Amino acid sequence: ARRGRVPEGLKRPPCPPTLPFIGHSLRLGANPHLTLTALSQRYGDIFQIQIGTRPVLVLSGLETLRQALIRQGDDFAGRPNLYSFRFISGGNSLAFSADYSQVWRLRRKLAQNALRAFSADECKNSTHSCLLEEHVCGEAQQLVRVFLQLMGSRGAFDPVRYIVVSVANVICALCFGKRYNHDDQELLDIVSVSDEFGKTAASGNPADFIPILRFLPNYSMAKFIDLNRRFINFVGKIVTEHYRTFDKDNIRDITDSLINHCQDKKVDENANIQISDEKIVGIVNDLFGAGFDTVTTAISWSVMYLVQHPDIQKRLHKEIDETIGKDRSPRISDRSLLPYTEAFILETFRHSSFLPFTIPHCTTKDTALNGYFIPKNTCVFVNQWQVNHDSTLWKDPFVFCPDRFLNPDGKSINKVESEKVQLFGMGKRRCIGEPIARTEVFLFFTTLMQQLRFENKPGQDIDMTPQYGLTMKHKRCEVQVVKRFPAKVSE
Ligand code: HEM
Ligand code: HJJ
Repeated sequence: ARRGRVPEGLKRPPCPPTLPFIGHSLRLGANPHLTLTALSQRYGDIFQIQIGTRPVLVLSGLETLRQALIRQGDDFAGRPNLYSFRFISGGNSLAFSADYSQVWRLRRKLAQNALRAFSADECKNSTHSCLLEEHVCGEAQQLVRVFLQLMGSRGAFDPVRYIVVSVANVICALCFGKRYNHDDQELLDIVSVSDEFGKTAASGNPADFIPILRFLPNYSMAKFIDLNRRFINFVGKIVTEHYRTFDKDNIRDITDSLINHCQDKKVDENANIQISDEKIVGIVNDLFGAGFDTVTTAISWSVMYLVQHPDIQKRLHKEIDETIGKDRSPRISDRSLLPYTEAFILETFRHSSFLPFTIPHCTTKDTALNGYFIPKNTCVFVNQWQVNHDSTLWKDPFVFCPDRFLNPDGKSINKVESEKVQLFGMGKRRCIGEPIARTEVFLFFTTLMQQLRFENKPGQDIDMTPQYGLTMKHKRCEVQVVKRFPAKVSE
């Protein structure tokens, strides 16, 4: 793996001592984000490890990430051809497939346009500023009612079980124009795959780096293959129904708009790029998958921090009461008026770092980074967790403290501080759902907070240790909610 010449003036990246054959994969351990952060303290922002048969470049440090992903963006914008990624969307995933060509570029553009059209569009016959606000506010109000019913019937409940349905309903509305009830078994079966998905698709999965593991019985990989098949079936059924009822004069949702693009791509300016209908409509797999799992994880972490920090919850309630009051629903335009709420969400992102590594990258050509030679086709792990806990960037990085993001006047967010938080990646491969995700988290969170106080179940010890994966989750637990205001007459 270390063959080939290094051009003059360049060095090879430092490489911690390797074990034969297995490489570092045993030493990566149960928490690769912690292991690789510790190695970065010793070997620097750029070092190389050997996982199984494959060299992997590990990047840390905010400035190094900016150099690689933004200033040298093209060089680092590929995806490695990893074994597990072949099963995601049948190998046609926008996010995970090794394709980095004009086809990927066009698909990414189509996905971005479709997301924008069906979230930012004004809504007809409604008091909401856009479709996304309408969907999120509706689902969030419904979630408040479900939580209160659960308190009445059980006294405590696992919030994630219900948050995931509400969040999935928002992306289902945008992608498919439909919603599900909180006890719909078909939806529950699909959204329950995310833990298993995240374990296998995470950076450093041994089966991606040690080829013989593919030929040994591998329970986890078998489950991964099966869940991707179920996922494709679930989305495929909805897509087929859309084709059957398609009407180009009435584009109902993102799926319709992608189908529509297939039909008129012959007259498109990009008609010189050959791209199959399957690859266009298949984009909804990624949008749906990313749309429910990440935002659910973000909101469930925010609830955990509330329960752990009653003093912080009090301040959040005070800010919402003084700014919005109790007689109207929170809306998108309130965001700039609620700096402490914004700071709390940023601190949730930073402290949990629930997306510890971006999806793995891959170099698209021979390149150099900070004086180190990096050959084409090198797999690259981008350590966001390290940036968010770097003691040269943050005072007391392990303390949960929203105040770190407020300007001294306490009335606005410090932009420089907020831009240090790494969770959505940077550059050519950065998340295309970021604006939607931030809006969703804000609206869900403020709607819940306006009406409810969250508390731990008496006597329960909450385990906040993140479980390693593509998205890291906390252990499931039960919480209680208390209604903050008496019921309105209209209820
Ligand atoms: C990619 C984070 C929500 C769609 C990514 C990446 C990260 C990320 C870290 C990979 C960046 C890289 O490889 O360098 C998040 C977080 C979210 C979120 C933290 C929520 C808090 C969403 C939503 C959608 C979405 C709501 C769509 C509705 C995508 C897509 C990609 C992506 C399609 C692949 C981009 C590509 O490979 O070109 N996201 N995401 N994400 N995200 Fe998100
Ligand atoms: C999924 C969770 C899935 C796909 C894709 C096809 C687009 C970095 C993260 C998200 C952004 C990248 C994207 C992820 C889409 C998931 C995700 C799940 C099935 C999928 C986390 O990810 O439970 O199932 O099929």
